[in-house]
Amino acid sequence: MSFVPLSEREIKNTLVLFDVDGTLTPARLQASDEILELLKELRKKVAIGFVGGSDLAKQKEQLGDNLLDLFDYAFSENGLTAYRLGEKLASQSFINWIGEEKYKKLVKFVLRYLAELDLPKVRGTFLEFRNGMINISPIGRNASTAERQEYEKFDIEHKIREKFVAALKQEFSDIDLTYSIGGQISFDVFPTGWDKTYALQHVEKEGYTAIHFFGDKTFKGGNDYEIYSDPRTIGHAVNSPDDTIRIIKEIFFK
Ligand code: M1P
Repeated sequence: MSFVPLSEREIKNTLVLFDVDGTLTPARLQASDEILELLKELRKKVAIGFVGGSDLAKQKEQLGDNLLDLFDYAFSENGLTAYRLGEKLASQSFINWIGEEKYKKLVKFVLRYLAELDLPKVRGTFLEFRNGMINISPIGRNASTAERQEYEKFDIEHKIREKFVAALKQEFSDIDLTYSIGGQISFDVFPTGWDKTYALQHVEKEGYTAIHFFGDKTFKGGNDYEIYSDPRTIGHAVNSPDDTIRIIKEIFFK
């Protein structure tokens, strides 16, 4: 796929990073043709990238199998899986950081806790092991879109994830972990500091003088909060992909 080389973009030394769910696409659904077209145009002007909590496989379902061709930077799992112009960058892994013994203890606790929950519906894949984090879902990751929505309402009312996180924090107070409720049915667990600001180290030496970040979970406790409020970025809080389109047009196409 052909694109304007980074050094020849219209607005020099500017990078625009996007969260995925709720910012470029509706939660766990596909990006619209309108936003993909806008990103193509934006890429002629500035460098663009995404920084999402999910893994690359899920982001491909949402942004297209060719997503590594669409973005200059692809940061999955908060940047723990990272690509620049389609080339994989070196990164760390959650399992190396935590070690097998502590990880086993964590998994056993999670499975016991899940077994004691009484939810209206449960599906499958309750714990997902990723490169940079684990993702825990009380209903299970293969819930359908309708089941997700039902679960999210139930969770807000009964604070299922909030209580789960509190129990984990208490049990594993000796391990410096962050628990992030970034989506509808699950929460992510990763070493403190491995939030979305982790991705910024991959572009540190590239000389960007302006790094914009667009996200929908920019409130304290949301998984966009740290990168949105980081002094290295210019944060934009959005409430939907349409809102992202509106602000991008305002800033870059006026
Ligand atoms: O990108 C936000 C979150 O998206 C998914 O969350 P959920 O399935 O709960 O809606 C997950 O991939 C999660 O890891 C991610 O942070």
